[in-house]
Amino acid sequence: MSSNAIPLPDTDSLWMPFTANRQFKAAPRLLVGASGMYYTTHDGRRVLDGSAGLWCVNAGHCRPEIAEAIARQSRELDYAPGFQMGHPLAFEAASRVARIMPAGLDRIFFTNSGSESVDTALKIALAYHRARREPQRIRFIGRERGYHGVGFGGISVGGIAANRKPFTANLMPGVDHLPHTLNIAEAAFSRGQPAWGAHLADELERLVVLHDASTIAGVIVEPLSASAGVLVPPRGYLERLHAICARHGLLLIFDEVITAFGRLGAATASEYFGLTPDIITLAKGINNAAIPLGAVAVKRVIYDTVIDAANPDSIELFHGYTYSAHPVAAAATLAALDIYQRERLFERANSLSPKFEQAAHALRNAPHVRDIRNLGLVAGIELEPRPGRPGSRAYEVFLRCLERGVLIRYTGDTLAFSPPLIVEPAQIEQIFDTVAETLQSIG
Ligand code: PXG
Repeated sequence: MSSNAIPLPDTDSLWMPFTANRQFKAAPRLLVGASGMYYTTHDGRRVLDGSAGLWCVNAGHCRPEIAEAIARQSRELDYAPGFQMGHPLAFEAASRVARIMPAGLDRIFFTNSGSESVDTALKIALAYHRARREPQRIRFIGRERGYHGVGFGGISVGGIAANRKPFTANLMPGVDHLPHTLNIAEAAFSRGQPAWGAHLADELERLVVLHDASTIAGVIVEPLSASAGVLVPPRGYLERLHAICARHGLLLIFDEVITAFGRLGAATASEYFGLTPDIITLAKGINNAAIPLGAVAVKRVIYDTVIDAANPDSIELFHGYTYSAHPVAAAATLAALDIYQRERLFERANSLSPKFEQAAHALRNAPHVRDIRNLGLVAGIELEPRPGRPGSRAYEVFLRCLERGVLIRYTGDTLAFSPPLIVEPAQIEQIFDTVAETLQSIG
Protein backbone atom coordinates (compact mmCIF):
# COMPACT_ATOMS: atom_id res chain seq x y z
CA MET A 1 0.00 0.00 0.00
CA SER A 2 1.38 3.41 -0.87
CA SER A 3 1.58 6.24 1.66
CA ASN A 4 -1.54 7.99 0.34
CA ALA A 5 -3.71 4.91 0.90
CA ILE A 6 -7.18 5.45 2.29
CA PRO A 7 -8.53 3.12 5.00
CA LEU A 8 -11.21 0.74 3.80
CA PRO A 9 -14.76 1.47 4.97
CA ASP A 10 -16.99 -1.09 6.67
CA THR A 11 -18.44 -2.91 3.68
CA ASP A 12 -21.21 -4.87 5.44
CA SER A 13 -24.27 -2.70 4.87
CA LEU A 14 -24.05 -2.15 1.16
CA TRP A 15 -25.79 -4.72 -1.05
CA MET A 16 -23.76 -4.23 -4.21
CA PRO A 17 -25.42 -4.35 -7.65
CA PHE A 18 -24.42 -7.03 -10.19
CA THR A 19 -21.52 -8.04 -7.95
CA ALA A 20 -20.46 -11.20 -6.18
CA ASN A 21 -20.81 -9.47 -2.80
CA ARG A 22 -18.88 -12.04 -0.73
CA GLN A 23 -16.06 -12.29 -3.23
CA PHE A 24 -15.77 -8.50 -3.48
CA LYS A 25 -15.95 -7.85 0.24
CA ALA A 26 -13.20 -10.39 0.86
CA ALA A 27 -10.85 -8.17 -1.19
CA PRO A 28 -12.48 -4.80 -1.91
CA ARG A 29 -11.40 -2.70 -4.89
CA LEU A 30 -12.30 0.93 -4.32
CA LEU A 31 -12.02 3.96 -6.54
CA VAL A 32 -11.63 7.19 -4.62
CA GLY A 33 -10.84 9.78 -7.27
CA ALA A 34 -10.76 10.41 -10.99
CA SER A 35 -9.45 12.87 -13.53
CA GLY A 36 -9.45 12.72 -17.32
CA MET A 37 -8.50 9.19 -18.41
CA TYR A 38 -7.57 8.00 -14.93
CA TYR A 39 -9.05 6.67 -11.73
CA THR A 40 -7.27 6.66 -8.38
CA THR A 41 -7.70 3.55 -6.25
CA HIS A 42 -8.02 3.42 -2.46
CA ASP A 43 -4.43 2.22 -2.25
CA GLY A 44 -3.23 5.28 -4.09
CA ARG A 45 -2.66 3.85 -7.57
CA ARG A 46 -3.50 5.54 -10.86
CA VAL A 47 -5.55 3.34 -13.17
CA LEU A 48 -6.20 4.02 -16.85
CA ASP A 49 -9.93 3.84 -17.56
CA GLY A 50 -10.42 1.45 -20.47
CA SER A 51 -14.17 1.26 -20.00
CA ALA A 52 -15.32 4.87 -19.46
CA GLY A 53 -16.65 3.74 -16.09
CA LEU A 54 -19.58 1.61 -17.21
CA TRP A 55 -19.54 2.83 -20.83
CA CYS A 56 -20.66 6.29 -19.78
CA VAL A 57 -17.90 8.81 -19.03
CA ASN A 58 -17.41 9.75 -22.66
CA ALA A 59 -15.67 13.10 -22.10
CA GLY A 60 -13.34 11.77 -19.40
CA HIS A 61 -13.58 12.20 -15.66
CA CYS A 62 -14.29 15.18 -13.43
CA ARG A 63 -14.61 17.73 -16.18
CA PRO A 64 -14.55 21.11 -14.38
CA GLU A 65 -17.24 22.62 -16.66
CA ILE A 66 -19.70 19.92 -15.65
CA ALA A 67 -18.74 20.05 -11.98
CA GLU A 68 -19.23 23.82 -11.98
CA ALA A 69 -22.58 23.59 -13.77
CA ILE A 70 -23.75 21.10 -11.15
CA ALA A 71 -22.53 23.25 -8.26
CA ARG A 72 -24.07 26.41 -9.71
CA GLN A 73 -27.40 24.77 -10.35
CA SER A 74 -27.49 23.20 -6.88
CA ARG A 75 -27.23 26.66 -5.39
CA GLU A 76 -29.65 28.39 -7.76
CA LEU A 77 -32.52 25.91 -8.10
CA ASP A 78 -31.87 22.58 -6.44
CA TYR A 79 -35.13 20.97 -7.38
CA ALA A 80 -38.32 21.88 -9.19
CA PRO A 81 -41.40 19.67 -9.57
CA GLY A 82 -41.67 18.35 -13.08
CA PHE A 83 -45.40 17.66 -12.92
CA GLN A 84 -47.58 20.71 -13.64
CA MET A 85 -44.51 22.93 -13.17
CA GLY A 86 -41.39 23.43 -15.20
CA HIS A 87 -37.99 25.09 -15.14
CA PRO A 88 -36.05 26.55 -18.06
CA LEU A 89 -33.20 24.05 -18.13
CA ALA A 90 -35.58 21.12 -18.65
CA PHE A 91 -36.76 22.66 -21.90
CA GLU A 92 -33.31 23.77 -22.91
CA ALA A 93 -31.81 20.32 -22.29
CA ALA A 94 -34.63 18.70 -24.30
CA SER A 95 -34.01 21.07 -27.22
CA ARG A 96 -30.28 20.43 -27.13
CA VAL A 97 -30.69 16.65 -27.02
CA ALA A 98 -33.29 16.82 -29.81
CA ARG A 99 -30.83 18.74 -31.96
CA ILE A 100 -28.40 15.85 -32.13
CA MET A 101 -30.98 13.10 -32.61
CA PRO A 102 -31.82 11.88 -36.13
CA ALA A 103 -34.17 14.25 -37.95
CA GLY A 104 -37.73 13.93 -36.70
CA LEU A 105 -36.93 12.51 -33.25
CA ASP A 106 -37.34 15.82 -31.54
CA ARG A 107 -39.63 15.09 -28.62
CA ILE A 108 -37.76 14.16 -25.45
CA PHE A 109 -39.03 12.51 -22.26
CA PHE A 110 -36.59 12.58 -19.33
CA THR A 111 -35.96 9.65 -16.97
CA ASN A 112 -33.18 8.86 -14.50
CA SER A 113 -31.57 5.80 -15.99
CA GLY A 114 -31.38 3.54 -19.00
CA SER A 115 -33.74 1.06 -17.38
CA GLU A 116 -36.36 3.75 -16.91
CA SER A 117 -35.80 4.95 -20.47
CA VAL A 118 -36.54 1.46 -21.77
CA ASP A 119 -39.71 1.05 -19.73
CA THR A 120 -40.78 4.54 -20.76
CA ALA A 121 -40.17 3.74 -24.44
CA LEU A 122 -42.28 0.58 -24.20
CA LYS A 123 -45.11 2.52 -22.55
CA ILE A 124 -44.94 5.26 -25.17
CA ALA A 125 -45.15 2.64 -27.92
CA LEU A 126 -48.27 1.14 -26.33
CA ALA A 127 -49.81 4.57 -25.76
CA TYR A 128 -49.16 5.48 -29.39
CA HIS A 129 -50.95 2.43 -30.75
CA ARG A 130 -53.89 3.00 -28.39
CA ALA A 131 -54.08 6.62 -29.51
CA ARG A 132 -54.23 5.55 -33.14
CA ARG A 133 -56.95 3.06 -32.28
CA GLU A 134 -54.92 -0.10 -32.64
CA PRO A 135 -54.93 -1.04 -28.95
CA GLN A 136 -54.51 -4.69 -29.79
CA ARG A 137 -50.87 -3.98 -30.71
CA ILE A 138 -49.45 -5.07 -27.37
CA ARG A 139 -46.59 -7.41 -28.22
CA PHE A 140 -42.91 -6.54 -28.25
CA ILE A 141 -40.09 -8.30 -30.03
CA GLY A 142 -36.70 -8.17 -28.32
CA ARG A 143 -33.59 -10.17 -29.09
CA GLU A 144 -31.59 -12.93 -27.47
CA ARG A 145 -28.64 -11.53 -25.51
CA GLY A 146 -30.16 -8.05 -25.61
CA TYR A 147 -29.64 -5.90 -22.52
CA HIS A 148 -32.28 -3.31 -21.80
CA GLY A 149 -31.72 -2.65 -18.13
CA VAL A 150 -33.35 -4.27 -15.16
CA GLY A 151 -36.95 -3.02 -14.99
CA PHE A 152 -39.61 -5.66 -15.58
CA GLY A 153 -40.15 -4.29 -19.07
CA GLY A 154 -36.45 -4.28 -19.79
CA ILE A 155 -35.77 -7.83 -18.60
CA SER A 156 -38.83 -9.06 -20.49
CA VAL A 157 -37.67 -7.74 -23.85
CA GLY A 158 -34.06 -8.40 -22.86
CA GLY A 159 -32.43 -11.67 -23.69
CA ILE A 160 -29.90 -12.33 -20.95
CA ALA A 161 -30.98 -15.57 -19.32
CA ALA A 162 -29.41 -14.92 -15.91
CA ASN A 163 -31.23 -11.58 -15.58
CA ARG A 164 -34.58 -13.20 -16.39
CA LYS A 165 -34.42 -16.56 -14.67
CA PRO A 166 -35.39 -15.60 -11.09
CA PHE A 167 -38.29 -13.54 -12.41
CA THR A 168 -39.60 -15.69 -15.24
CA ALA A 169 -43.09 -16.05 -13.76
CA ASN A 170 -43.47 -12.27 -13.60
CA LEU A 171 -42.18 -11.13 -16.95
CA MET A 172 -44.30 -8.98 -19.26
CA PRO A 173 -46.60 -11.13 -21.38
CA GLY A 174 -46.64 -11.08 -25.17
CA VAL A 175 -42.89 -10.82 -25.75
CA ASP A 176 -40.96 -12.79 -28.32
CA HIS A 177 -37.29 -12.68 -29.27
CA LEU A 178 -35.20 -12.56 -32.40
CA PRO A 179 -32.06 -14.69 -32.47
CA HIS A 180 -28.84 -12.88 -31.61
CA THR A 181 -26.36 -12.27 -34.39
CA LEU A 182 -23.14 -13.70 -33.00
CA ASN A 183 -21.70 -16.60 -34.96
CA ILE A 184 -18.02 -17.17 -34.32
CA ALA A 185 -17.82 -20.03 -36.82
CA GLU A 186 -18.95 -17.71 -39.62
CA ALA A 187 -17.57 -14.36 -38.58
CA ALA A 188 -14.61 -14.72 -36.19
CA PHE A 189 -12.18 -11.79 -36.16
CA SER A 190 -14.38 -9.61 -38.36
CA ARG A 191 -13.10 -6.07 -38.39
CA GLY A 192 -16.07 -3.79 -37.90
CA GLN A 193 -19.40 -5.13 -39.12
CA PRO A 194 -19.36 -8.84 -40.02
CA ALA A 195 -20.22 -9.70 -43.62
CA TRP A 196 -22.24 -12.71 -42.43
CA GLY A 197 -25.64 -12.56 -40.80
CA ALA A 198 -27.97 -9.98 -42.41
CA HIS A 199 -30.43 -12.79 -43.11
CA LEU A 200 -31.05 -13.17 -39.37
CA ALA A 201 -33.23 -10.06 -39.59
CA ASP A 202 -35.67 -12.11 -41.67
CA GLU A 203 -36.57 -13.95 -38.48
CA LEU A 204 -38.66 -10.87 -37.78
CA GLU A 205 -40.83 -11.71 -40.80
CA ARG A 206 -41.35 -15.15 -39.31
CA LEU A 207 -42.47 -13.67 -35.97
CA VAL A 208 -44.77 -11.28 -37.80
CA VAL A 209 -46.42 -14.23 -39.52
CA LEU A 210 -46.65 -16.13 -36.25
CA HIS A 211 -48.19 -13.36 -34.15
CA ASP A 212 -49.69 -11.22 -36.92
CA ALA A 213 -48.47 -7.67 -37.32
CA SER A 214 -51.74 -6.33 -35.93
CA THR A 215 -50.76 -7.60 -32.44
CA ILE A 216 -47.19 -6.25 -32.38
CA ALA A 217 -46.41 -2.81 -30.95
CA GLY A 218 -42.71 -2.69 -31.65
CA VAL A 219 -39.25 -4.15 -31.88
CA ILE A 220 -36.45 -3.17 -29.50
CA VAL A 221 -32.78 -3.84 -30.13
CA GLU A 222 -29.44 -2.33 -29.25
CA PRO A 223 -27.92 -1.30 -32.61
CA LEU A 224 -24.67 -2.65 -31.20
CA SER A 225 -25.20 -5.01 -28.30
CA ALA A 226 -22.60 -4.14 -25.71
CA SER A 227 -23.22 -5.73 -22.33
CA ALA A 228 -23.75 -9.27 -23.56
CA GLY A 229 -20.28 -9.40 -25.08
CA VAL A 230 -19.96 -6.76 -27.84
CA LEU A 231 -22.17 -8.10 -30.64
CA VAL A 232 -21.62 -6.00 -33.75
CA PRO A 233 -24.57 -5.95 -36.18
CA PRO A 234 -23.86 -7.76 -39.46
CA ARG A 235 -23.75 -5.57 -42.55
CA GLY A 236 -27.27 -4.94 -43.79
CA TYR A 237 -28.94 -6.48 -40.73
CA LEU A 238 -30.28 -3.30 -39.12
CA GLU A 239 -31.41 -2.01 -42.51
CA ARG A 240 -33.49 -5.15 -42.96
CA LEU A 241 -35.02 -4.89 -39.50
CA HIS A 242 -35.86 -1.28 -40.25
CA ALA A 243 -37.55 -2.18 -43.54
CA ILE A 244 -39.58 -5.02 -42.01
CA CYS A 245 -40.77 -2.78 -39.17
CA ALA A 246 -41.80 -0.09 -41.63
CA ARG A 247 -43.63 -2.61 -43.79
CA HIS A 248 -45.77 -3.87 -40.91
CA GLY A 249 -46.27 -0.71 -38.86
CA LEU A 250 -44.08 -1.88 -35.97
CA LEU A 251 -42.29 0.83 -34.04
CA LEU A 252 -38.54 0.33 -34.14
CA ILE A 253 -36.89 1.22 -30.84
CA PHE A 254 -33.12 1.54 -30.80
CA ASP A 255 -31.74 1.23 -27.29
CA GLU A 256 -28.82 3.63 -27.53
CA VAL A 257 -28.05 3.88 -23.82
CA ILE A 258 -24.45 2.94 -24.65
CA THR A 259 -24.13 3.80 -28.33
CA ALA A 260 -25.39 7.40 -28.22
CA PHE A 261 -23.15 10.37 -27.50
CA GLY A 262 -20.23 9.37 -29.61
CA ARG A 263 -19.36 5.77 -28.82
CA LEU A 264 -19.43 4.76 -32.50
CA GLY A 265 -18.05 8.03 -33.81
CA ALA A 266 -21.36 9.81 -34.37
CA ALA A 267 -23.96 11.39 -32.09
CA THR A 268 -26.02 8.21 -32.30
CA ALA A 269 -25.65 4.73 -33.75
CA SER A 270 -28.73 5.61 -35.79
CA GLU A 271 -26.77 8.38 -37.46
CA TYR A 272 -23.73 6.13 -37.83
CA PHE A 273 -25.78 3.47 -39.63
CA GLY A 274 -27.86 6.04 -41.53
CA LEU A 275 -31.14 4.72 -40.10
CA THR A 276 -33.95 6.54 -38.38
CA PRO A 277 -35.79 4.44 -35.80
CA ASP A 278 -39.07 5.62 -34.25
CA ILE A 279 -37.82 5.82 -30.68
CA ILE A 280 -34.32 6.06 -29.16
CA THR A 281 -33.52 5.37 -25.51
CA LEU A 282 -30.68 7.33 -23.92
CA ALA A 283 -28.80 7.63 -20.60
CA LYS A 284 -25.13 7.32 -19.54
CA GLY A 285 -23.22 9.69 -21.86
CA ILE A 286 -26.11 12.15 -21.94
CA ASN A 287 -24.33 14.12 -19.22
CA ASN A 288 -21.07 12.23 -19.06
CA ALA A 289 -22.57 10.18 -16.21
CA ALA A 290 -21.91 13.04 -13.84
CA ILE A 291 -25.36 12.62 -12.28
CA PRO A 292 -28.18 10.16 -13.07
CA LEU A 293 -30.24 11.04 -16.12
CA GLY A 294 -31.88 9.17 -18.96
CA ALA A 295 -34.11 10.21 -21.82
CA VAL A 296 -36.32 8.88 -24.57
CA ALA A 297 -36.31 10.59 -27.97
CA VAL A 298 -39.45 9.99 -30.04
CA LYS A 299 -40.61 10.94 -33.47
CA ARG A 300 -42.77 14.01 -33.43
CA VAL A 301 -45.67 12.10 -34.98
CA ILE A 302 -45.70 9.74 -31.98
CA TYR A 303 -45.83 12.64 -29.55
CA ASP A 304 -48.52 14.41 -31.60
CA THR A 305 -50.64 11.28 -31.86
CA VAL A 306 -50.59 10.63 -28.11
CA ILE A 307 -51.14 14.28 -27.23
CA ASP A 308 -53.94 14.84 -29.75
CA ALA A 309 -55.86 11.75 -28.67
CA ALA A 310 -56.48 13.16 -25.20
CA ASN A 311 -58.91 15.87 -24.16
CA PRO A 312 -57.20 19.26 -24.25
CA ASP A 313 -57.21 19.62 -20.46
CA SER A 314 -56.21 16.12 -19.51
CA ILE A 315 -52.87 14.51 -18.86
CA GLU A 316 -51.98 12.69 -22.06
CA LEU A 317 -49.54 10.14 -20.68
CA PHE A 318 -49.86 8.90 -17.12
CA HIS A 319 -46.16 8.45 -16.63
CA GLY A 320 -43.20 10.35 -15.16
CA TYR A 321 -40.66 10.43 -12.35
CA THR A 322 -40.09 12.77 -9.40
CA TYR A 323 -36.70 13.53 -10.89
CA SER A 324 -37.65 13.71 -14.58
CA ALA A 325 -35.49 16.58 -15.92
CA HIS A 326 -33.98 17.29 -12.52
CA PRO A 327 -32.47 20.79 -12.75
CA VAL A 328 -29.01 19.64 -11.70
CA ALA A 329 -29.00 16.73 -14.17
CA ALA A 330 -30.25 19.06 -16.91
CA ALA A 331 -27.47 21.56 -16.13
CA ALA A 332 -24.92 18.76 -16.32
CA THR A 333 -26.34 17.72 -19.69
CA LEU A 334 -25.96 21.17 -21.18
CA ALA A 335 -22.37 21.33 -19.94
CA ALA A 336 -21.56 17.85 -21.27
CA LEU A 337 -23.12 18.52 -24.67
CA ASP A 338 -21.07 21.74 -24.84
CA ILE A 339 -17.89 19.74 -24.27
CA TYR A 340 -18.81 17.09 -26.84
CA GLN A 341 -19.43 19.83 -29.37
CA ARG A 342 -16.52 22.10 -28.53
CA GLU A 343 -13.98 19.29 -28.49
CA ARG A 344 -15.61 17.49 -31.42
CA LEU A 345 -15.43 14.28 -29.43
CA PHE A 346 -17.74 12.26 -31.67
CA GLU A 347 -15.51 13.03 -34.67
CA ARG A 348 -12.52 12.25 -32.51
CA ALA A 349 -13.94 8.82 -31.70
CA ASN A 350 -14.49 8.27 -35.40
CA SER A 351 -10.96 9.22 -36.34
CA LEU A 352 -9.44 7.08 -33.57
CA SER A 353 -11.46 4.00 -34.45
CA PRO A 354 -9.07 2.55 -37.11
CA LYS A 355 -6.22 2.76 -34.59
CA PHE A 356 -8.45 1.19 -31.94
CA GLU A 357 -9.45 -1.60 -34.31
CA GLN A 358 -5.85 -2.31 -35.18
CA ALA A 359 -4.75 -2.37 -31.54
CA ALA A 360 -7.58 -4.74 -30.59
CA HIS A 361 -6.98 -7.13 -33.50
CA ALA A 362 -3.25 -7.23 -32.74
CA LEU A 363 -4.24 -9.70 -30.00
CA ARG A 364 -5.53 -12.21 -32.51
CA ASN A 365 -2.74 -14.68 -31.80
CA ALA A 366 -2.51 -14.07 -28.06
CA PRO A 367 -3.20 -17.11 -25.85
CA HIS A 368 -6.84 -18.07 -25.16
CA VAL A 369 -8.30 -15.64 -27.73
CA ARG A 370 -11.31 -17.03 -29.55
CA ASP A 371 -12.68 -13.95 -31.30
CA ILE A 372 -12.19 -10.19 -31.52
CA ARG A 373 -15.03 -7.82 -32.41
CA ASN A 374 -15.04 -4.04 -32.74
CA LEU A 375 -16.84 -0.95 -33.96
CA GLY A 376 -16.18 2.70 -33.20
CA LEU A 377 -14.51 2.89 -29.80
CA VAL A 378 -15.93 -0.45 -28.66
CA ALA A 379 -14.13 -3.76 -28.75
CA GLY A 380 -14.70 -7.21 -27.33
CA ILE A 381 -12.14 -9.97 -26.99
CA GLU A 382 -13.77 -13.32 -26.41
CA LEU A 383 -11.63 -15.89 -24.60
CA GLU A 384 -11.85 -19.65 -24.56
CA PRO A 385 -13.57 -20.50 -21.29
CA ARG A 386 -11.77 -22.67 -18.76
CA PRO A 387 -13.36 -26.11 -18.77
CA GLY A 388 -16.18 -26.19 -16.24
CA ARG A 389 -15.47 -22.66 -14.99
CA PRO A 390 -17.08 -20.19 -17.41
CA GLY A 391 -16.15 -16.57 -16.78
CA SER A 392 -13.20 -17.34 -14.50
CA ARG A 393 -10.53 -16.64 -17.11
CA ALA A 394 -11.98 -13.23 -18.04
CA TYR A 395 -12.36 -12.35 -14.37
CA GLU A 396 -8.71 -13.16 -13.77
CA VAL A 397 -7.67 -11.02 -16.75
CA PHE A 398 -9.77 -8.16 -15.36
CA LEU A 399 -8.06 -8.47 -11.94
CA ARG A 400 -4.54 -8.73 -13.34
CA CYS A 401 -5.07 -5.77 -15.69
CA LEU A 402 -6.28 -3.71 -12.74
CA GLU A 403 -3.08 -4.63 -10.89
CA ARG A 404 -1.18 -3.50 -13.98
CA GLY A 405 -2.99 -0.17 -13.95
CA VAL A 406 -5.74 -0.64 -16.55
CA LEU A 407 -9.47 -0.94 -15.86
CA ILE A 408 -11.40 -3.04 -18.35
CA ARG A 409 -14.85 -4.74 -18.26
CA TYR A 410 -15.68 -8.35 -18.74
CA THR A 411 -18.89 -10.24 -19.27
CA GLY A 412 -18.87 -14.00 -19.30
CA ASP A 413 -15.56 -14.77 -21.00
CA THR A 414 -15.57 -11.64 -23.14
CA LEU A 415 -13.33 -8.69 -22.27
CA ALA A 416 -14.94 -5.37 -23.20
CA PHE A 417 -13.25 -2.09 -24.05
CA SER A 418 -14.86 1.35 -24.35
CA PRO A 419 -12.50 4.10 -23.22
CA PRO A 420 -13.53 7.73 -22.86
CA LEU A 421 -13.49 9.44 -26.26
CA ILE A 422 -10.60 11.65 -25.11
CA VAL A 423 -8.31 8.59 -25.09
CA GLU A 424 -4.86 9.17 -26.62
CA PRO A 425 -3.34 6.75 -29.14
CA ALA A 426 -0.60 5.80 -26.66
CA GLN A 427 -3.26 4.96 -24.09
CA ILE A 428 -5.03 2.72 -26.61
CA GLU A 429 -1.71 0.89 -26.99
CA GLN A 430 -1.31 0.67 -23.23
CA ILE A 431 -4.78 -0.85 -22.77
CA PHE A 432 -4.29 -3.62 -25.32
CA ASP A 433 -0.60 -4.20 -24.49
CA THR A 434 -1.58 -4.72 -20.87
CA VAL A 435 -4.18 -7.28 -21.90
CA ALA A 436 -1.70 -9.02 -24.19
CA GLU A 437 0.90 -9.30 -21.41
CA THR A 438 -1.76 -10.52 -19.01
CA LEU A 439 -2.96 -13.20 -21.41
CA GLN A 440 0.65 -14.43 -21.71
CA SER A 441 0.87 -14.74 -17.96
CA ILE A 442 -2.28 -16.63 -17.04
CA GLY A 443 -3.46 -20.18 -17.55
N1 PXG B 1 -29.99 -0.35 -22.11
C1 PXG B 1 -28.74 -0.62 -22.49
C2 PXG B 1 -28.44 -0.87 -23.91
C3 PXG B 1 -27.72 -0.63 -21.52
O1 PXG B 1 -26.47 -0.90 -21.91
C4 PXG B 1 -29.38 -0.09 -19.85
C5 PXG B 1 -30.33 -0.10 -20.84
C6 PXG B 1 -29.80 0.20 -18.46
O2 PXG B 1 -29.29 1.41 -18.01
P1 PXG B 1 -29.21 1.71 -16.44
O3 PXG B 1 -28.86 3.18 -16.41
O4 PXG B 1 -30.56 1.46 -15.87
O5 PXG B 1 -28.16 0.80 -15.86
C7 PXG B 1 -28.04 -0.36 -20.19
C8 PXG B 1 -27.00 -0.38 -19.10
C9 PXG B 1 -21.75 -3.49 -18.68
C10 PXG B 1 -22.86 -2.64 -18.14
O6 PXG B 1 -20.66 -3.47 -18.18
C11 PXG B 1 -23.81 -2.17 -19.00
C12 PXG B 1 -24.86 -1.40 -18.51
C13 PXG B 1 -24.93 -1.10 -17.17
C14 PXG B 1 -23.96 -1.56 -16.32
C15 PXG B 1 -22.91 -2.35 -16.79
O7 PXG B 1 -21.96 -4.16 -19.68
N2 PXG B 1 -25.79 -0.98 -19.44
